[in-house]
Amino acid sequence: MSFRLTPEEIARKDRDGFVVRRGVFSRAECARIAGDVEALIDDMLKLKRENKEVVGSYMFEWQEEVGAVVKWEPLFPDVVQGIEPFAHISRPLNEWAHDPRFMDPSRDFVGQDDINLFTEKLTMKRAHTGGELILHQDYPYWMRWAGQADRIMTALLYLDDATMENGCLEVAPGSHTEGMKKRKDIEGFGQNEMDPAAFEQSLVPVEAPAGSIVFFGAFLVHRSRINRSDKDRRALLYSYQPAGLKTSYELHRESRQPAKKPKAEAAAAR
Ligand SMILES: O=C(O)CCC(=O)C(=O)O
Repeated sequence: MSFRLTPEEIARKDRDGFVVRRGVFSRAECARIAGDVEALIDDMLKLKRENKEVVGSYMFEWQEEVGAVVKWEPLFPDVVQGIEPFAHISRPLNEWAHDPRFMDPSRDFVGQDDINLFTEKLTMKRAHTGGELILHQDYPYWMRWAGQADRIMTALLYLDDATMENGCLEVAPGSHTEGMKKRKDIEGFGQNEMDPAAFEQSLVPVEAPAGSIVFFGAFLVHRSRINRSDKDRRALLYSYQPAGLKTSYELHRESRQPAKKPKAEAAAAR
């Protein structure tokens, strides 16, 4: 069975930069996936804590041995905001990433049949403590190190019903056509974030029931607000790219390996 985009959805992808499919996964499947997600979070909470570091609007903790970043809620630093990447440490979440309901529409966004994961993210957005995810495009975060950052796209699955009150995704339709937007004029990781003062278009909320998927490309402007409700708003995000390119996990691992000694120096050391 194929889940490729219909001609009407392809037209919406091109015009709006995103496509929403409602109720793709059943509530029972969402409960199973959420179980896999919570098991991963529990495992991460058991780890010895490394340093938490504020980078831009985020609070990161790089878990060297695991090869993943734990993201904490900056305003509630004991609450996990998310994890990235995780396909290498969660077999069930790696298997879900290969479900054709994620992959088939993603093929149409990437523009070829042969795709693989680039990265995987979780947004836990817990009741009352889930914070804002600032206005951004994904592209700047990836452009310096991904093989083809402009072709990476994301499939975001709501594991809970998503509403304005609990901080659903908000998107700027058509914003994907204009390249990279003006970013914050600051040093460091925070300069990946957009300058909200320079962006006037209004955003539309993507309210949808659990099991719905939002597909969008690397240039779509988006954000999500705080969770003011008493229910979690969890989301699982898989980002795909043309097959054969390195994953974020592989790229991070490579960048952390000690530089190889030049041949002559290595021979002299023997
Ligand atoms: O889950 C959300 O609300 C948005 C996540 C997001 O924008 C991202 O991870 O790039």
